[in-house]
Amino acid sequence: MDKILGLPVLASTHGKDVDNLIIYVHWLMIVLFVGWLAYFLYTLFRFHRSRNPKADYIGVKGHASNYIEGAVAIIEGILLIGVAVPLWAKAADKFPPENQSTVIQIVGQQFNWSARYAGKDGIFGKQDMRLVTAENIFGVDPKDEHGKDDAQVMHEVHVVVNKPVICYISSRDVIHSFKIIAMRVTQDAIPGLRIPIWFVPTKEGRYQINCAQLCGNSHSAMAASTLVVESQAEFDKWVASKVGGATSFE
Ligand SMILES: [Cu+2]
Repeated sequence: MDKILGLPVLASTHGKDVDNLIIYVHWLMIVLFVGWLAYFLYTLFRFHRSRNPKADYIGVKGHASNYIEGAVAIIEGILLIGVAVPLWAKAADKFPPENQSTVIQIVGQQFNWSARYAGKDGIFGKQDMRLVTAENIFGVDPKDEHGKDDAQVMHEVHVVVNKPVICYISSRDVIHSFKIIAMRVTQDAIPGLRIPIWFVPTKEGRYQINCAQLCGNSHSAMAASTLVVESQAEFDKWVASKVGGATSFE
């Protein structure tokens, strides 16, 4: 079924459950589509004018349609309560501990994504909304010692393979939406809010980051950002090379 639906590359642990839900819903829709179409064709034949010269005002007496409706409702209930809700509880709540994860702050702006890492000490430098400027989109306090080893980048977000990733998503201007299809994650980026998401990348490689909210005339340019999944050693080297970096306004 994955093949028939043409589902995109999958590279996260919870993604299989997302795909399964999509597949189950499609199976149900196929059954309903074929069933309704067959019923439609049957009625054209069964109730043709030549067989029913006079209209019947009593209608159906059997209960087959009630049973079928009930069965469809039960299947939908199972999909919602048995599959969708537990998946949401697992994927959107139950965060992994931060000290065992790659923690990243992400800020969207017209029209790119920036990311900030805490560096070697694992502590982000002090930040304040009042310090935010065109050059300092994370509002970093330059005097705080913890910030000295922080790394800041634009267009490229690096993470470690098979290690949980926690992203705090925010926006500098309008509502964007941080979406990585291969990881099966999407989260709106809203000015003034810092919303966490998490996932576990399972395959090394480069994956596209998209913006899933129409955010302006160059909205599509936000798809130029990349998620790089790599080994811990490569990741450490990369972060070290970006320490002290600050994004400049383009
Ligand atoms: Cu956007």
